[in-house]
Amino acid sequence: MPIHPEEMEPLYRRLFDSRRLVVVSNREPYEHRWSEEVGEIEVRRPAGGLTSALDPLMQALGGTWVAWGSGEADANVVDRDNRVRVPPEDPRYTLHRIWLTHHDIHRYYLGFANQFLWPLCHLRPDLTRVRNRYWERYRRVNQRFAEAVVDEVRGKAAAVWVQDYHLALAPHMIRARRPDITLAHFWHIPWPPFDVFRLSPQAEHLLRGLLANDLMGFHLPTFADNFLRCARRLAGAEVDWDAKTATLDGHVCHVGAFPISIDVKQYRDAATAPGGEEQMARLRQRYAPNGEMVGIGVDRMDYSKGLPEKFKALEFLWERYPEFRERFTFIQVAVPSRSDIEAYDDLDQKVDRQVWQINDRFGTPTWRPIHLIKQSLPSDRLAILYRMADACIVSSLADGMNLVAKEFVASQVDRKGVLVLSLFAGAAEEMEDAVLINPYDPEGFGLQIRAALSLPLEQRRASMDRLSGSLRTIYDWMGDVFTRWGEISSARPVLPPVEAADTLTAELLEDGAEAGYLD
Ligand code: ADQ
Repeated sequence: MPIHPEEMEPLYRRLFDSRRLVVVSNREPYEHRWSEEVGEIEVRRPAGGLTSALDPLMQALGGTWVAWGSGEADANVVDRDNRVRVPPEDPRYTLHRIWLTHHDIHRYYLGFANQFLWPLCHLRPDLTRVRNRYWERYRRVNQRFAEAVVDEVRGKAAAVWVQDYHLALAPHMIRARRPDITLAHFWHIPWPPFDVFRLSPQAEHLLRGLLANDLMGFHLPTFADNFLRCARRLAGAEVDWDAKTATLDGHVCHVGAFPISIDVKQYRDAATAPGGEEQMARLRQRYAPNGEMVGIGVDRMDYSKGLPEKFKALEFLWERYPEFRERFTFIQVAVPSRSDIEAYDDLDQKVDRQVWQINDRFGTPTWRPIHLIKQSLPSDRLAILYRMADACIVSSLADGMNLVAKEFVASQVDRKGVLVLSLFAGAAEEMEDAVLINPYDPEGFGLQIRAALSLPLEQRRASMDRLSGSLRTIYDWMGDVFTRWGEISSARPVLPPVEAADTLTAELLEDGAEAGYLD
């Protein structure tokens, strides 16, 4: 049975009683910025499935959210303890902001998180940049997040839920100070196999950081197993493969797979909102005026998403099967991402060149094969694009889950489109009715696009019905995480909320010089 958003709060209360919920993430749910009007501050809700799904829960529970204060006017609205009550129009919970300096952003966020952990976990060790100062700053920033959490839960029973790869060390640091707290962590990206993770010079520290959790969640069982193998071989944890636990220094960390999803209703409602038909007609007029079929891709501009591979497959299709020229148009929405990092800048240029070459090669005065839209679009506009499309192509080379595949299915209310999905996106494990492709094989991929576009309508409908019938929501995901976490916490002895001396953290922060000799 699907879980509804309004059931989350009673579920949490049943499982965790009066424990205060503290969510910890790099990104914040509300950002304050200076508006165009001089001297006025406005609030923006950064787009993102997770922040928008957790916000109503936090509003209902009245907990605390610890996150980087990334908005330019964020500091102007907090109190002396860096707290602000949100949502601003009807304050319900506390947002505790962490301030990052230019160096923090460069070394912790763009450096260790995004130029080391991200490529490593996406099987691109060739793109990692190992710098001592990135690691040092990652530790220090994790320490600041951990301290903020400890401040927030002083004297209180709490359940702390940490998000993602930016904060791998924080759980150990929090546990060192507050052994009584129940801690869970969700890792949104893949966990690589042992042979890849062992390339990390800090493998043991990272694992020790995460093994302090009571529950460590991944999207897929494969990632959970990779993590357990690394915990055993690189951190010396004792692993129970049946129970899926890793025990280190007497602490048991449970590991599980919880495939994330989206707010399905939000996409369905947006796709069927009044005016949608007119918008689709306008889009068709603009992108497919001759009645062409339309394909859509929506990705962050990231090398893990396989954009060059997708365009190679499309090039093969138009080259080998000229009947698809002027009959099939592709729209790629690619939001620029992490553009301060060289590998992202290189990708951006490569994609521009490729699209230019393909359009030059096959385009005609009245037809452009690929429309590249390098913008962030609001989710209600994406829903209309998804609904209009005859096919959505997801070509990730490695991807924890991939929410776009699910957003497309949720928005396909006319049930005529086909999902072409990479085998290497976590979503492929659940979405067997998609047309699965291997992005490393441009010809096979191109043939699958052709097969997808040639499927009779009844077959497309039947596949879409099955895909949409089995689509779970982000609330199902949260419910699964909470239920498992609640079971684990209730089996643990209840300790009084005591703050311990900071010895373990000191151990993690030993040495500490940030200087290095490499750029
Ligand atoms: P991402 O790598 O960001 O997420 P994905 O799951 O595809 O990947 O989510 C991207 C989100 O950004 C989607 O909601 C999509 O609609 C949105 N988006 C992309 N391009 C956009 C654009 N041009 N304009 C507006 N919105 C756009 C990480 C992991 C994934 C995992 C998620 C959630 O890498 O594997 O699925 O977290 O756990």
